[in-house]
Amino acid sequence: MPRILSRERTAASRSKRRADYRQRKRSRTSAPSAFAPARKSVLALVSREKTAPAPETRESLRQQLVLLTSLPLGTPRNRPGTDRFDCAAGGRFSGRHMSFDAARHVAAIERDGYTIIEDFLPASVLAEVRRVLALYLDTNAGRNDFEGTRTERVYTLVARARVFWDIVTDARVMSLCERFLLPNFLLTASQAIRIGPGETPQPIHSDDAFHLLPRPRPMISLSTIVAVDPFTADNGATTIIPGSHLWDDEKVSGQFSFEPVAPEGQAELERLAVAAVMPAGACVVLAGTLLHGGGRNTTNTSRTAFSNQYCQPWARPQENFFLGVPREVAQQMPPRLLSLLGYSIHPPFIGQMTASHPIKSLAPDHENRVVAQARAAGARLPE
Ligand SMILES: O=C(O)CCC(=O)C(=O)O
Repeated sequence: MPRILSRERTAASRSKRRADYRQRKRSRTSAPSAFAPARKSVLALVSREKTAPAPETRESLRQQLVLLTSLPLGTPRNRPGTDRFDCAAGGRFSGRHMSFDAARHVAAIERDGYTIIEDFLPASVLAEVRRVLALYLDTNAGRNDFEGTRTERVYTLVARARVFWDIVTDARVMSLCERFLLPNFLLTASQAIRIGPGETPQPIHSDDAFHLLPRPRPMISLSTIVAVDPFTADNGATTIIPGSHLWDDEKVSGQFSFEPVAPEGQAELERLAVAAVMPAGACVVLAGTLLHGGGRNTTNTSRTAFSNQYCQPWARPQENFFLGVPREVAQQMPPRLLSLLGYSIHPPFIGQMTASHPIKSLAPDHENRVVAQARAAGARLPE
């Protein structure tokens, strides 16, 4: 008897839940939603993008993208941020506290497309970075002109040492990302770059050119390049074209390409570029739309740097960190970092893992939901 009662109760509560759900669904579709117009125009935009827009529609597409991402050109996100705050320089490796003038750096990025944080890494953190990089350098060579044939790159730095965990989540960098990217932004690249003696200039490019959306437009990514050796005009300091983050497609003749850019276009871009001369430990922060490149190294020594780059939560990251970061390393990482690596949800459900939060996959006893469901259903994988 109690069993029947409880079944009835279960059935009653199930039908109530269904009625509530139907009611919620009705009110969702009838009530005007703040997202409805945006959603509709995103769909329209996507289907139009699929059929390669004619040049005359590019400007209107660009304007719609600006509206949809709420990122007016030349101004930071319409979200107030902290203008100045105190933070620990170099995370857990340093007890040094400092004041960071976020508003000044935001203004420089808006105006020039870049800014330099001079005292980014204290000496102790820099020493640890050098120790870790020494373990991996001298083992890789660049594979093409873009990577640099006399340049070495070590990818997926964030998986290699804890010192990069603190640097990737540095409060100053996070505050700049928060101004220019949507919440739930992601890490898109984390690599060391050592430009060797005799290296030629890297083709001038912008870091978010992977995302083939018409320019001018808001940045889709924000890059940091940290000097491990001092950057000089001769040893391959990053070269930058100030203000080029605002250029349109026509003006950007040296777009990212694995093919050589037309020599006259590249020469003209190089003429406009200035070297980001800065001391070891300094960090240049670039809008993803800014034209720049690794510089020519005419010295007898190499120039080492590393670059962490961040992107909008809806953009596909360059590095696949789910596969690149070993699971047992990810299991030790702090939640903020895991969120940057994609163990996060961008509402309503970008990044979900079989309808659950991806961070659950790191639990020691986690069982893949598809495997568990197949077992319960007596199904084979794949059928
Ligand atoms: O090494 C540098 O200074 C810049 C490298 C760069 O821009 C890149 O590889 O995308």
